[in-house]
Amino acid sequence: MILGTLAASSKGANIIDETFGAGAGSFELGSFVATGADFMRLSNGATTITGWTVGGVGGVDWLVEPSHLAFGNLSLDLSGDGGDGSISTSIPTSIGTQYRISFAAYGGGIAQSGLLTAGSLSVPFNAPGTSDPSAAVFTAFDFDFTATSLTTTVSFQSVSSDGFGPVIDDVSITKVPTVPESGSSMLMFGTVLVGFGIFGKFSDRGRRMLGKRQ
Ligand SMILES: [Ca+2]
Repeated sequence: MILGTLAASSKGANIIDETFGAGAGSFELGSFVATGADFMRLSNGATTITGWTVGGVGGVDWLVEPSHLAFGNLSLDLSGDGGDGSISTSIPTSIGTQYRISFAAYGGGIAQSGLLTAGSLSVPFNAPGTSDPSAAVFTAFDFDFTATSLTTTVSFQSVSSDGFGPVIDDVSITKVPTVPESGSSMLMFGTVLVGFGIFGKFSDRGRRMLGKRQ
């Protein structure tokens, strides 16, 4: 129990939630009104989801499907009306500080490719699918970037899709804990923190697999 408490505090606060409200990073906030079976289609420019702006020719689908959630009640399909879509948020950052973007992604019946950009970071991610597309299995991703401006825009876009996915959920952006560079006792303390961080990461994945959180 003590380890769990330390792991949670070492991960840090989700800056998306701090900026836009608790749950914003997981697409939980905003006025959801279903436009189809278990989804709300949002077109380019929509700001219906609190903290996020929709882009791309196809827009996105805001999902309320119980079988396609990593956390909470809503998730996001980056492919809306047939074409690739995107969604982005802008958060306050400190120049030179390192941040970690964590999220969960799922491809549906087959793997789907996405692209994550944040400041100077531009990295593809491959969201695995499952043989049973109704039974979502989310994969956890972590990517780090160093901020180069006082505001950083973080964007997720669908790159290659069959019209569904990647589905993303549970997005968090946290400051990466700094490890002291000198002093044996401080270095040891830093190593212990990193160890707790790994423990916390596995805990998060475990919770995601169970569809629960803390
Ligand atoms: Ca969610």
